[in-house]
Amino acid sequence: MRIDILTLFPEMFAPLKTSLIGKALERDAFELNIVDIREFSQDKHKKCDDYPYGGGAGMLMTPQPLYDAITSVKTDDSHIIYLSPSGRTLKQEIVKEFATNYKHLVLVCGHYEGIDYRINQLLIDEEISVGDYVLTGGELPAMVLTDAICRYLPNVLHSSDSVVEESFENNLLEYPQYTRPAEFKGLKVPAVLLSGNHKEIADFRKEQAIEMTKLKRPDLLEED
Ligand code: 4FL
Repeated sequence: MRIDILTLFPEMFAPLKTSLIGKALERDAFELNIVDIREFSQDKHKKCDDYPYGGGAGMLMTPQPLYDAITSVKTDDSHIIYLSPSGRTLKQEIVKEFATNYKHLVLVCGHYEGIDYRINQLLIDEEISVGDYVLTGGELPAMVLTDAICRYLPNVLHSSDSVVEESFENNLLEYPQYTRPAEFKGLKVPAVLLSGNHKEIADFRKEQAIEMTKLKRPDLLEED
């Protein structure tokens, strides 16, 4: 998998170079390329924004730098995503779809009040939102999407971590987990977890996952 992120603020992506994703990049588990849209501006001051025709608040990203930045990385295999509150809301199954169906993703981060709509018409394959709220730009959503996708790529997670995934895919929340000590501030770890009986432990966890979901996210039990 190759992911190109197009942004006016490349320095915002430092977090992806640390931690688990950073390690995965070091071992070439996937390829990440941050592209500075401003470098493509043909304006003498590298300007990338302008006032909207028809008036209105704020500035828009002009089409030329965006068009040239996108086409500089686009190939026949690229899937071009614009992070936007207007897109379909990101869900685990969409993450999985991206990780399995594409070998090249181009993530376009908007800033100001958005981008010139002709970029949508000419180049964007789809829009993705990370939730119904407005941010200052698409950079954090692009990082969210990248992080979520990476977890599905071979050699990114340790194999023991990926099993944990299954639970969200069954539309259930995680069951509560405990580590040492067996008692903390008067609260005991449920005895069954210390029993060594794997069947009973699995049944207990399933039941707890259902309980947690009923309690915190009953809407998940309604889905599908
Ligand atoms: C993008 C918000 C994706 C939520 C401002 C610019 C956004 C966003 N999901 N807000 N892009």
